[in-house]
Amino acid sequence: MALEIIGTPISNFVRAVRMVAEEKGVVYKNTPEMPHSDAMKSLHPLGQVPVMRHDGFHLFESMAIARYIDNVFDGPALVPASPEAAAKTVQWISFAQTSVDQLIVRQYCLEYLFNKDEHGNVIRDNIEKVLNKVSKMFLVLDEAVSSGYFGSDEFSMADCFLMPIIYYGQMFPEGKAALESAKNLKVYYEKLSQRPSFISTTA
Ligand SMILES: N[C@@H](CCC(=O)N[C@@H](CS)C(=O)NCC(=O)O)C(=O)O
Repeated sequence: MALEIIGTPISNFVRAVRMVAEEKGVVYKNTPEMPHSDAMKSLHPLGQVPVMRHDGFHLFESMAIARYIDNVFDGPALVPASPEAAAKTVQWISFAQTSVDQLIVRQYCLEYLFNKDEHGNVIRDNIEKVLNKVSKMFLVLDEAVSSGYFGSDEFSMADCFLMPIIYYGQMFPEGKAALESAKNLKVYYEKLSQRPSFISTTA
């Protein structure tokens, strides 16, 4: 069976693994399941997305999926060969997947999208609490992309994890302002936004 990536295309983690598949030139099917749907509950212990299926092999956790796709299919390697460079790539993926995602997507963007009063106005209390951390994180990322890519001077799997998070972060006012003032990150974001894998996975 062809590669199947299961999970709503809105998810930054689904998008990361789709970007990996597209960078490799792999033909795949994206099955757009929401987290906690009956299907996801049957495929993932916490009902999370993404989940991957390939030739009867079933996998969850976006980094595991991304590394499987990178290892199994032809196409450019998205993790460098040397142990040190590979470890650095995994380091930045893990940082994006945990610290950056938690702050920018979960504690900032999702508040804008889902924490609203009965008139549809955003309740800003939780947003205000994280704004300092959001600004600092953009500065950390600005430094991390200063060699042109995320923790590297070459495109890697780490970029597939970071770009969807920046995409969501810059959709809201403080994230947009933080990106504007982060010189390296702005150049990086504009450059990588041109990649076909990014354009074709925009939900
Ligand atoms: N560590 C997981 C995180 C996946 C994750 O948090 N996915 C979100 C969508 S972006 C989700 O399913 N959220 C629902 C939940 O956490 O219950 C991975 O990297 O795959």
